[in-house]
Amino acid sequence: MDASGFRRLWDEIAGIGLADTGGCLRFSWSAADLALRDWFDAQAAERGLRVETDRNGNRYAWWDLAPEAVVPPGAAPDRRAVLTGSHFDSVPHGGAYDGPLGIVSAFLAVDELRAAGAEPKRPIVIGAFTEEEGGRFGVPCLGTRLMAGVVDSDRARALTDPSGTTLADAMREAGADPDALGPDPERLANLSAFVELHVEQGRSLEAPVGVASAIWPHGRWRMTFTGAGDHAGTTRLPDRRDPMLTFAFAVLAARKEARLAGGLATVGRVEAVPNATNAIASQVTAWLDSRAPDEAVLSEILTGFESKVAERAKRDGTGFTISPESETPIVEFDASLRDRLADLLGGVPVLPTGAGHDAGVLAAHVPTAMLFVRNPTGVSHAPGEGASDEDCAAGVEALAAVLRDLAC
Ligand code: HGY
Ligand code: MN
Ligand code: MN
Ligand code: MN
Repeated sequence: MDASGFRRLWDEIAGIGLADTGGCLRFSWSAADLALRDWFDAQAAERGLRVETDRNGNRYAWWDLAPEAVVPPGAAPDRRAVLTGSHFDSVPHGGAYDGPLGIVSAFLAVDELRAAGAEPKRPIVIGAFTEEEGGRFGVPCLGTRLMAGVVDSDRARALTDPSGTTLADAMREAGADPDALGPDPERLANLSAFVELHVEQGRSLEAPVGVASAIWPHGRWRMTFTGAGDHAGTTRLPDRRDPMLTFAFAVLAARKEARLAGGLATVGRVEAVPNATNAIASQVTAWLDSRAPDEAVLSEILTGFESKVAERAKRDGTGFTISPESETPIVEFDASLRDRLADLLGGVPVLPTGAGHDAGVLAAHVPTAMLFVRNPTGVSHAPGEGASDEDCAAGVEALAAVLRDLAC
């Protein structure tokens, strides 16, 4: 695999959902998503791979076994498939590599295997999972969480995007059936391994390719601050019950609690009602994203944060509630698979990540591993996210070697 070969295929999707900020607006079931699904289907067709969409909207391209596939004599024909792939969707104005790199690399890895005359003894299947970022409907890894049965399908159908469109309506508009949403245990039982290749999101990987050891525990919480809407020009300061004040305190408190405990906390999304320059807000809704190296630190951040903000709300005469939207416990990847991949790839770095992934959901059901491709700036979830074509080509080679090892 050379860098120009990677770039050629990469450029085919580069413009899809690209905003003038240089970031991506690729939301599940949007026009950009449907264009990416069409591209996926065309790549599959070009390679004679069988396209399938599961009950949760996740898309697959199957390299099925040839009927006369060679199975070692006496070996129980374990036909469970090896899954690879990632997601197409992005955060608003996110980078182009987070997600799609794993899908483009998977198609190129299949090309590498075929060029080398590989004959898989197990099916190899490329997956494109829906709503990994939660960028439209608010619950990350929704497609794999539904598959794993850890998100209730009624709750999922009723999730709304910022315009108030429900997931159910968005799926119907895209020609998909929201009533089919639900757990898919047979699909999971038919997988012998899952390997997700992903751009590194941070500054820790110094080699072209690395292997993931763990995903930090993390979660996202919805916060509601309520107060008394009023006139900005006629309401004395002592008479105010301003939720924006408690919200501002909360942003600083999140940062402070995280720093003291040794973790991370981010408030990157806020909505004010009535959101008018000359009116004191009556309500502020915001989301907390917090992550930490272990559960104890994460819970220390949340406990400290909640008590300090509740106390401040009392002083401000405002209301404060916080509720979890999704929580992911620490994921420690299958150690034997992790070590097998690191050895196979010649002792590449093994490192944890603070970023969530579909691999973090499927790891509870299937032996799962992740490959990282170096990101020279470490920037992610922003237009500056990237990786060199050379490192991406190295990622394809590594994924091809892993798929050969696991499936051929
Ligand atoms: O939010 C995350 O960590 C992931 O990139 N979805
Ligand atoms: Mn992401
Ligand atoms: Mn991702
Ligand atoms: Mn007026």
